[in-house]
Amino acid sequence: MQSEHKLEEIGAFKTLEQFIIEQQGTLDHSTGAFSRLLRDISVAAKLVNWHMRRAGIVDVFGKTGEINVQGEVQQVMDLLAHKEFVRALKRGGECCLIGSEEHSEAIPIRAGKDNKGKYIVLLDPLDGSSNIEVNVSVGTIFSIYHLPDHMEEATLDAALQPGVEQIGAGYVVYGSSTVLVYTTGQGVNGFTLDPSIGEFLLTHPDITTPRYGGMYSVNEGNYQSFELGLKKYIKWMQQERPEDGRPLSTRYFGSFVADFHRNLLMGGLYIYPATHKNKSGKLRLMYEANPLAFIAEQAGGAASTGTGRIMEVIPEKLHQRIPLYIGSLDMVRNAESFLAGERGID
Ligand code: P6P
Repeated sequence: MQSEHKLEEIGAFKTLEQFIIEQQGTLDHSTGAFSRLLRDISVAAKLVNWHMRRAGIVDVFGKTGEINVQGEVQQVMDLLAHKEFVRALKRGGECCLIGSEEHSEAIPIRAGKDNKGKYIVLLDPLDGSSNIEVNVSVGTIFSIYHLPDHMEEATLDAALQPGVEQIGAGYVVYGSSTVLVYTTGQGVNGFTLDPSIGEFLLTHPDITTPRYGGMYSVNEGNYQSFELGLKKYIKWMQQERPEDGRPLSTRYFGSFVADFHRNLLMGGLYIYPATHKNKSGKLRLMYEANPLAFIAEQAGGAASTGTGRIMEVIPEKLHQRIPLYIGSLDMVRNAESFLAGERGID
């Protein structure tokens, strides 16, 4: 039995459901459908969390033996997460189209005559999943668009909207605790799953990200293939200038959501540029860069291709990749100025 004090503590926290209902009144499309869609996403996140916490026990480690559309080895958990989100969104009835990293084509949700779904959900069901076997945090990323009014049928074209058209976006980081962070364009809020009551509790209200941070995240193994401006920026961050907080530290989990979440809370910059191997960068525009760009901007940060705003990129393909500089505002702007040749190593 929980102690009286502990129950009081938990009761003091607003649940995700209570928060969504509160926010519903302020949304311009507050028919309740969007609130139900967010609830469906949170149900899937709880189920993925359930699988994750048993991964080592029920042998859901390892690979399916398949290669996904990205040409990457598909992990068992990738597929499990994909299935949980598709099932929850189909059952919820608010979604008319799903785009998933784990599926080459967009998935229309035709739930028959009563499917009034007007929302499109693009997602990376489990980002960084190759880290599961070594117990490094991984995450889900989701992006939500409205089916354009002039479209009856939800086709891929309906999904290929620039990031500025997103009406919601968020991520779940499955780490030392499971935290869901999302925005609907009115700030950023974070919720921690309390498994003892099965509720996401509002633990990080109104998240704002520092304009500058002491860390940057990049795979320096690719250094030789970085463009000159980026090489200069990295050398600048590594210079011994204690008077202005240099050198910075590097933190790179190999798990975008984990790196992004830390940088969001502490200040920092995540970089995945074009490399010889990934000529357009590695991160996917529609379900990785755009949703976390929405979060970053809403928290006072920024997200850039290196030469322009991520959320203004006009998409061409569901799985297209994009170079990405995302996190603290001043650090993104520094990157852009080095890349433009406006700055050198002092
Ligand atoms: P590399 C995971 O596959 C991912 O998409 C991101 O989560 C992560 O930051 C990046 O790729 C790691 O890629 O090439 O550095 O191993």
